[in-house]
Amino acid sequence: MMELKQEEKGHMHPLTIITRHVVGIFTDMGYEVALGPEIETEYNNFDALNVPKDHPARDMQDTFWLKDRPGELLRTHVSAHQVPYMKEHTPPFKMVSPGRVFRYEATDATHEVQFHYIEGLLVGEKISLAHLKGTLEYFLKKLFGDDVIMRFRPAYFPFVEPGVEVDMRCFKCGGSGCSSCKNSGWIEILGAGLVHPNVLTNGGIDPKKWSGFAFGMGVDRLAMLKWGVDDVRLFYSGDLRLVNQF
Ligand code: 2NL
Repeated sequence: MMELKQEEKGHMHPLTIITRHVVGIFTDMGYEVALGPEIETEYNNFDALNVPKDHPARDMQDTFWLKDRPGELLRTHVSAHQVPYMKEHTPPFKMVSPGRVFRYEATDATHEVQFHYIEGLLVGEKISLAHLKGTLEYFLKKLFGDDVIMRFRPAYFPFVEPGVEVDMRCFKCGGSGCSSCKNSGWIEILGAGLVHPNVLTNGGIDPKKWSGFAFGMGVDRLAMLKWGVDDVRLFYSGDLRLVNQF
């Protein structure tokens, strides 16, 4: 009888592996997972999140607008779904949304028109930057190891006030400066902040009674840092020489 060749087994894509790892760290802390649609309204993606009408992100050059459906677009971040979530839930709550997002831009080693994002949102009473910092430090230590050193820097995002960017001590050079961290000793890893009162109001939540924090991170970037992949396009190339290493 002819001998049958052993079929090769399938396995998970690196972006799936890291998404499940990140989401798992948050669900272990009691966060719920909520998924939204990839086609969104301009209202959910921009207006509800306090993005000004004239913000450059809304531009045709940055966003994929649907040709035959005015006011509809491919979501540029997964928080597009978080305002509808707020309307459907009564605080306190905490949730994470993983998913694919789209930006209309030229591709290169660090930019793709589609990539993956994970955003988190927690709403409760008297939530402060200290809660946010503790949560993100715990998360980064689970993902990258206990010796992670992180810092907050002030930053602007329309949906939060105050906003911060979170850096990690460069794990390649330990902070002395190298090509990975562009000689700064730090690697930017997350954007975050305290939810803007306008965003809570749009979600039907009274900002006088409730406050919250939110954060967002690019999954592709996390995977590139974790595994030393130097071109984001490899994740979408279907090249087995990459995928089979995971
Ligand atoms: C970035 C920035 C961020 C958020 C995402 C968020 C969601 C709601 C309300 C307020 Cl519903 N904020 N998400 C907040 C700050 C930053 O991501 O640069 N990520 C790579």
